Amino acid sequence: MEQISFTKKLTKNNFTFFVIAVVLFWIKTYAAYQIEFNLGIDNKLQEFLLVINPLSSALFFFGIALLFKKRTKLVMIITNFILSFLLYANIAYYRFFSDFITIPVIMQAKTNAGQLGDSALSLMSPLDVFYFTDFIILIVLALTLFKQTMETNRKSYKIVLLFSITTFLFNLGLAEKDRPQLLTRSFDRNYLVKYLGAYNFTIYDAIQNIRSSSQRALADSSDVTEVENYRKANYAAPNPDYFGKAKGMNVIYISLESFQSFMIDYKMPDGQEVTPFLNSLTRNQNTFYFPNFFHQTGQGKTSDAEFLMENSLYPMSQGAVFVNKAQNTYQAMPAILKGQGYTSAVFHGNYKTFWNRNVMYKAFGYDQFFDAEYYNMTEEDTKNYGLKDKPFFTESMPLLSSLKQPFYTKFITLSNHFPFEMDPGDTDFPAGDTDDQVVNQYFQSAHYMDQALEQFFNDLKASGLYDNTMVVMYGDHYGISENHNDAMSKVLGVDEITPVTNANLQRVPLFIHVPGVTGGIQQQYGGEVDVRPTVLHLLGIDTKDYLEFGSDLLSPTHRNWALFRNGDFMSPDVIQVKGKCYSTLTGELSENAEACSAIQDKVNTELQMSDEIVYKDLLRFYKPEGYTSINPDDYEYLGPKGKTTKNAKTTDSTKTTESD
Ligand code: GP9
Ligand code: MN
Repeated sequence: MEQISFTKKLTKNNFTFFVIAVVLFWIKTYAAYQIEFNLGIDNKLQEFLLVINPLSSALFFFGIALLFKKRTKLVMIITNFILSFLLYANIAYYRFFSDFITIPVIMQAKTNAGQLGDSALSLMSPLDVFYFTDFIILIVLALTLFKQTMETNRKSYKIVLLFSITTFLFNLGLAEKDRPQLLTRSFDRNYLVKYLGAYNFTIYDAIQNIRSSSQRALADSSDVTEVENYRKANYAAPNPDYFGKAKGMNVIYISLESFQSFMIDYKMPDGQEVTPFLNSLTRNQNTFYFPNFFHQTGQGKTSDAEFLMENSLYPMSQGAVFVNKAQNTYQAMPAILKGQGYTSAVFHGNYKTFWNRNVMYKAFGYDQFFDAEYYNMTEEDTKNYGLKDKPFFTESMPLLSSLKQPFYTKFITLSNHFPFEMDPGDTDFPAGDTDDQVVNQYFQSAHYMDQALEQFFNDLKASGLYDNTMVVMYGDHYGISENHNDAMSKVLGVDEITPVTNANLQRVPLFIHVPGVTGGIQQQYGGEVDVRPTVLHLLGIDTKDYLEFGSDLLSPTHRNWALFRNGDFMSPDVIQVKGKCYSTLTGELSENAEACSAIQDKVNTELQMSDEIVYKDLLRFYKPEGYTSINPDDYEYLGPKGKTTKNAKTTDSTKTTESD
């Protein structure tokens, strides 16, 4: 009897419902951490922090419901749904990017809405309903055991809030003990989630973003001086043997989607090469090939790589600079070359709004943007994000040939994109034989891309453009994330993928083909940021007055290291991964604790300087000697049907659009 009335009392109590909500949510979040995320737990303290870190936010958010005298349970259920949705969005995002969603990524979601298609779906599974079990349980409880309407005692809110804050401070205190300056230095998002939890991370992220938008407002021209001094002190002067060797030539950049260097010279078990054409280029006498070259992208993936190439500045540590800073002033490649009489164009078989390209390209000064609207986007010729590489290059040829020379152009390939699936008939190349479908397919799509590139080179020769065109090809970023380490260890024939192996896997190939110039395999270390000065110097344009961070790869004073956006770096002697210093040769932890510190200091300064420019929009206060500023408003990408509109709109002949 007593037992029954006790249970009754409990189920009549909104606070009991609150405790159930918090506990279920806490358990679920912890399970998600264990199942979905690879947070790199190193010690017992971190294990403990992972257990307690969902608690403070669960108390805080579910606690809000206790402010409602009535409908408390309903508010808790809604809160649960919002938080569960956030967690699940992070899970799906992490499955592909090995990273967490940030506020700018959410902003991007709007820009890129509806375009994720196949790859978004392939990241979800019916079993994922597990991440909404507590939501379902709460609804069932509210309709059964807790059916009775009860008023909430608001006093309980204060106690819960106090408890939540105490838990948070306790959590933060322990985290700071293990990782000093966790909040003040910009660590990897993985760290923040590991120490503070996925929900607290989102709050932290929102605060950061509000701060960043106010930074621009507070900046003034005096902020440029420091950056300018740093830049002058770190300028690598051009190599006289190469300076101007490609002067006046056309330039074609090709972004090789998700293409990593381990594929170069890789042979399938039957002896077939995956990328025979690119392999042959590494030995082509007019090609500079850089095997120790690294991508430096963040969450902006392809667009971050583009940003590095065009500006020789680093992308943002979170979010895509293409989306968040498209209103900034830039002094990008197309604008610099415009001053030398070049026309410019981008070719890409996806729609122009993706990655906010149509906005950012105006800021870069691109005359034309041939996006999906210019291509035959038939069912048969498209896959995943857009046009397949073979029809892409074929259909681009007449557009390219129609450009006024000299031209500066960029081709962004697409076929070799996650999940790397091909249509039957697109390739007869064998798949890999690991247990991982994504990795297996990567060989097929990379082979397809290689064939498309060979076809394009042949078309360039046939069109007569080849002998007067410099071609720069680069892998934009990794294709196979750490989630595929098991299969990758089989592919590479190693026991396990260590953090060092993984850092080495961030190599992407760089090819610079210059007709008539002797190239060769170049062992120097470098990254995407270094390509712009290298290319400009080949074109005979000195970069000393530009505010950029790259170092000419062919310069005798090239610095010979490459940083990653998270602050780690690679060099011939030492490499730093997740803050730890290793010997490049052995891959073992370096015995000399100071071995990495010299490069580490430079890396920190450089990222900080680059961020200053990007966050504060400092280029608006600076004009390089001899550079003619462009006005983004002079550009418009109206599509093939837009020609008449454009002519009707303006009579200004200096405006360069599709009608050129
Ligand atoms: C989309 C394509 C792929 O247009 O560039 O982008 P990614 O997902 O690699 O950043
Ligand atoms: Mn990409």
